[in-house]
Amino acid sequence: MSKPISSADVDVVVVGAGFAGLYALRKLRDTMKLSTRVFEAGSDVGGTWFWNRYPGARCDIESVHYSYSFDEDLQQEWQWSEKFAGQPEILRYLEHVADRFDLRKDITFDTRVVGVHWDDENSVWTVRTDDGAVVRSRYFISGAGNLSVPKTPEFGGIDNFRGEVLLTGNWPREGADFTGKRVAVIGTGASGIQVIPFIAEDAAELVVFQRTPNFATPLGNGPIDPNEVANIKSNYADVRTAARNHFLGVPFTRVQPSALAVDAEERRRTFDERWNAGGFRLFIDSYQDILFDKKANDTIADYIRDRIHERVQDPEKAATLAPTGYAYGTKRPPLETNYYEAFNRDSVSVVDVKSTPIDEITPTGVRVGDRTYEVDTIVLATGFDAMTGPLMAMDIRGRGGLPLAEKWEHGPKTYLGIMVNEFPNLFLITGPQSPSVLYNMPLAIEDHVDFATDAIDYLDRRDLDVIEPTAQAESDWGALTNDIANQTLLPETNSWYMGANIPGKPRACMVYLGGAPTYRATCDEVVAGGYSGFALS
Ligand code: N01
Repeated sequence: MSKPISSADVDVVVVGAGFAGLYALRKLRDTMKLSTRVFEAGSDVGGTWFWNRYPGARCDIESVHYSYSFDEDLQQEWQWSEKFAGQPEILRYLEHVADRFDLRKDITFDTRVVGVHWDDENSVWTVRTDDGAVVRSRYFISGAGNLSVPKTPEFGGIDNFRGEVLLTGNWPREGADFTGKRVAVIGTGASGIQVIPFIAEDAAELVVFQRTPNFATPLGNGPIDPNEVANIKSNYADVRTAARNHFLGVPFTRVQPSALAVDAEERRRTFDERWNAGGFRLFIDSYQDILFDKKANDTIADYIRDRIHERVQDPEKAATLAPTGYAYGTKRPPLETNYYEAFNRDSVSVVDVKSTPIDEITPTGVRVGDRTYEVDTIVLATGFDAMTGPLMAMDIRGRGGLPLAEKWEHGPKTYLGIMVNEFPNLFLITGPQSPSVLYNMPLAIEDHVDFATDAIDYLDRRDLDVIEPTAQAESDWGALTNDIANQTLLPETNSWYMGANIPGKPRACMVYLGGAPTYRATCDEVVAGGYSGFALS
């Protein structure tokens, strides 16, 4: 039941109407009967799946797993058409969720939150939006996403370009036509790797500017198998439990202890099976030491490089596309469909911009050193100010007006990746230092929303107003997440996991790498201990 505070307009303000915001609204409003207001920058629901409409955008976790588990009827009634749903289908799913639970009426669209300030005296958040509205709430929940603020590339001149500039992360709703055009794609992360084969089909000429080659492996998409779906649906609760009990939130079970404990032939068999089955199996269901032991990692990295050389006909292009110098999986491994084959077209070339970076965008193209590549369209697949960017963009200020940007000057500080000392009653759904992006996102989101709503319920039942992690709990959590990260190979690589894709951003591991099951057990213990590590008042 809602506990009235005279100075608050609503119980909870939520930002974002993607997977996180929609479930938060459903739970807060309908289950907990709390007054809830959602603000969303887009003109409709969908979050990531609203903005990232580029051709080829597709989820790379099987849809039967990458979906909500909170409502049995919903998970029974929804029919996915492919193993891995494309962006339009996931967007339709989220629109269906919004319709089914009548969520839109409490969402204000086309509205950005531009200020979130804690009022010490009244223990409420004052939330300001870009249309000048001010709403005061007891709690603030950020479902603003982890990858929703595009990175500003290091090179300048984009505004001078006379052709078309497209961002994968903010793709035009009306789509784009590449037929007969000369196109540049900058960036070969998961987005670039998905869009490139589609552009290659239509463009007269496609130049891919690659700074770091990636270890892309096959997605293995296809029509969904109705028998497998029926099987899962007859047993969905168990399937979800198995997913939640897996390190990354998918119910894979064939991971072997060590790549180094078996001979080359057996390793090859294991890698072949996972490669052919597709999805994240090669990464998370082959050998469990590949993220911890460089020698184990070398076995899989060599395997992938060999496969790239088999698929790319031109040895020079293959050598440019085959990654070296960092361990597989220390950058987020992309999954691909026909990515390497795209480079077998004469019309598609790859330019290595590691040694000679892109200098600038000129009015007619991309200048690298003394050469300008003349193009009609530039596609920026240059990534995001991940994890912290979306939070910083809201000008969040805690006790005594402390800006979150100041608090996180040297990297994110959280307790359990969901709350921050000096920022009471603020919940960060899939925040930094939680498993988040290394967990199956819809499940990660449900777990975090449930944690937040359980905490609110706990306070309300005890007539309390404020929950805030202690400084000690926060610093212990930071030490733990860093210790765990340092046992893996991740800190050695420049990736957005480490904040290293943004010039000047402090280098810190953005993800809790202890795995979702351990993380959930820790959260459960915290709750069972009466919210140990939190101050309640
Ligand atoms: O972004 P990225 P993304 N000059 O940061 C390059 C999720 N996702 O949008 O590696 C030249 O990974 C940059 O080079 P480098 C997924 O979690 C999921 O592709 O920094 N190049 C890199 O190649 C993913 O990890 C799906 O050296 C420059 C690329 O741009 C996350 O979103 C699909 C440059 C950016 O890659 C982000 O992926 C898509 C410069 N100045 C995304 N600056 C699914 O399948 C950057 N780059 C579910």
